[in-house]
Amino acid sequence: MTDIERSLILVKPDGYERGLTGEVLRRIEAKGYLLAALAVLSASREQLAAHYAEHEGKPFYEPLVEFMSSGPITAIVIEGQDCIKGFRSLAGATNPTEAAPGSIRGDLGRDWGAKVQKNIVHGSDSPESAAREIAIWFPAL
Ligand code: IDP
Ligand code: MG
Repeated sequence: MTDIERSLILVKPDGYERGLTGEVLRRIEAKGYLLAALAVLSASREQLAAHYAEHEGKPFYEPLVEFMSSGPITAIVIEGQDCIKGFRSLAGATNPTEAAPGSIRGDLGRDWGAKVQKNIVHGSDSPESAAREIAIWFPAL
């Protein structure tokens, strides 16, 4: 049996504004993952700089930080065997135009012609990223 894993999910400001937070939570729970922590918050510049450090210097970095600061987000820690990979699969490809139907981004997202792809959710991409990101959004966990 593999160890229970945790992943850090964010419902981005486009998801919040469009009223899709519940739909994302529904898909996480329907898949069978557990909710370990949940908070609606306004991201600080410091949190976003830490969270997206790997993208600093890329053309979409400033638009990304601006977008993530544009409204409330919901930070979620989910739990379950292989949930990091499992949630990435639920989320779909980064570009919502290319994301497969059936995925969150494929079913609910589209290209809005902005400098940054507004694609509803973030999900950690490795156990190392998950540990790092959970510490940013839930320092008490
Ligand atoms: P991911 O969210 O699928 O892991 P990353 O490559 O980590 O994708 O990029 C972080 C976020 O930055 C994406 O979710 C998306 O919002 C945005 N982004 C990534 N690549 C591009 C791009 O080429 N153009 C516009 N926005 C992008
Ligand atoms: Mg990423």
